Amino acid sequence: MLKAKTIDPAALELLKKAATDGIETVWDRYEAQQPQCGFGTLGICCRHCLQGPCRIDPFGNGPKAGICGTTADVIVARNLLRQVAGGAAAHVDHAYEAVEALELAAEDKINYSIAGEDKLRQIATALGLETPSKDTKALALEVVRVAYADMSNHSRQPLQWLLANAPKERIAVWQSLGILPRNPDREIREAMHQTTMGMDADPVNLVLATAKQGLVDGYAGLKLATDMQDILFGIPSPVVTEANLGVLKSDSVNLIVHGHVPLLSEKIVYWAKKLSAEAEAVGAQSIHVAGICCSGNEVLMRQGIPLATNFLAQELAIVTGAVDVMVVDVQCIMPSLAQVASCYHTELITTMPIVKIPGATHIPFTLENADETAQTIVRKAIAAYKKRDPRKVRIPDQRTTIMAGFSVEAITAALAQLNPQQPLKPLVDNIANGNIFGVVATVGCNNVKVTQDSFHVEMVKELVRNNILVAATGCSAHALAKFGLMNSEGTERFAGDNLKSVLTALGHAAGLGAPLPPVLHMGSCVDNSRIGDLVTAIARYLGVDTAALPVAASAPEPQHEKALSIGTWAVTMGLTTHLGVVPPVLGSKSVTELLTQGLTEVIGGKFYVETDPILAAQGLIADIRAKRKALGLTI
Ligand code: NFS
Ligand code: SF4
Repeated sequence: MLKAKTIDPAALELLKKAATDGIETVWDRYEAQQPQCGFGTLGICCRHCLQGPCRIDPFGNGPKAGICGTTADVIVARNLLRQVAGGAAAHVDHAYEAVEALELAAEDKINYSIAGEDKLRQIATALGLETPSKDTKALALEVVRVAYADMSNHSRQPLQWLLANAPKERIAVWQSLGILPRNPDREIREAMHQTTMGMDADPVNLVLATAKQGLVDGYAGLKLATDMQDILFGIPSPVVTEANLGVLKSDSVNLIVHGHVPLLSEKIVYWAKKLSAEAEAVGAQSIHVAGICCSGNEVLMRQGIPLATNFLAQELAIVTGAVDVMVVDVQCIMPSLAQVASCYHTELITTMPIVKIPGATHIPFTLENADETAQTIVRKAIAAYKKRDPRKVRIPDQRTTIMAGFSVEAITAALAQLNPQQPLKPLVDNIANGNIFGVVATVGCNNVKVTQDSFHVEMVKELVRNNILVAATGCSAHALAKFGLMNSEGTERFAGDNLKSVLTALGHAAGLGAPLPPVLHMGSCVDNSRIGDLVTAIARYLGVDTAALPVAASAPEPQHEKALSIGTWAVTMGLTTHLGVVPPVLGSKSVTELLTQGLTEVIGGKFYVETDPILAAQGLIADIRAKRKALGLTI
């Protein structure tokens, strides 16, 4: 393979160990897949009925339509709609579990507290519920009722969660396009129906349906999940810890949480502290929890748990030989982990009824048995520690200090130090005068087609050098954390002078005694809702549409359907949304044009595909410059 696998020094070191230990990784399997199918890459194969598979000849010599007459445009649009609906389904399912948890917690049926009462009152107010005198649990149940009403809505009313939280100007645009979503389950079902054999053959109609799925994702998935989790576990505030596999400890029990939903990982963090005496009894210093993917981001944001690594290096975490238990819940879990774990003493534990992996130990997690499950898992880690073979251990000496926990509330609190009456004013003034030239949200995954972390890091360095403030979530946040973009030194080293002066002033005002980092870690992938909330708040403060703001989004190394659904939501918010990996749409010129140009006229946002990180940064800066110009700001 020509291109480097990763730029992460810990991963590079462990890839050598993997080779010595005879471990197959994601990169080996990627190589074995070459060349990947051209029809699939272009999005022009269809398996939606048993007469297929059908594929369209991209060069125009062979078939121009599937057996039923479906054209390339429709096949591409239909496939994209299904992918985006798949992403939305994952997020809505995640959110639904969190709603159930809040309901049971408020009814005292499970052992979860309501740690984010401030968030509860904030959400209740946005939903128009009476808040002042109500008891916390009673109010939580009212909020839960609104969430359930959205989920089970039989009328044709749009999602309450969207109406209560989205910008008015945007709601008007979505309404005029007929894409305001109703009950999310119904919308996802409809997308499956709309794309089955013999249904919609209008690519424009299919692309609009895709935009609607973006809204399902944004409000019934991301926003709802973050809101519920903040109510249950508290609103994040700044924390300082470290990132990369060097956080594992040779003298402690290492327990890795991997996946997405914090309902179990929060309990594991709690019990790991409680049961430390049992670990000491077997000769370990402590029980050390670290996180992979978004479970990692969740417990980082609220509990200051260090980040182990992101998506592409999940196998390599086990290759350290120092992971005693890796416990997974849902999403982004490579089934290969079981094979890798079988070569070491590591116990891989699955916990959810819809994620079982042969070779892993399955310990069912339910809300009712959460504490018992967490204790069992922590004790399994202690038992596994005793079996750890020191000769097989290699923990790369790679750790970077990071500051995380930047919820909108935390950012606003820091800004309020400068202007208590209008906290957003210092931020907006600095955007207006160009000290902060614009804001880019970098989100999403690693993708084996891209040298791991390289796109995130190179593009973001170019952005902050040009005085663009960056907010990050998901595996993008992991990448930027590893490379020193989430600490004060990162501001000194990488930020342009104007951005540096603002971050220094803000950092001192917030009592850090040092600059804020140039990249603000805003959480997991569902926490992209926090970025949406911030953008919405700034637009509201200025009285403009979010589409007019000098703000853009980027998924530099997207792999998951969820990254597509999040990106689609960002486009519906009116943002230019960059993708660093080409999605499977190039088989249709008209759908590609619609996504990258045509949508702008109707919705304000668009997809922007660029596979070079520096060109992508420059493209995003040019987009921001055009928006600044239209607003009459200095350029
Ligand atoms: Ni987002 Fe977070 Fe990572 Fe991609 Fe997977 S963990 S939910 S999907 S790979 S960023
Ligand atoms: Fe082929 Fe049409 Fe069936 Fe798709 S739905 S597999 S294009 S016949």
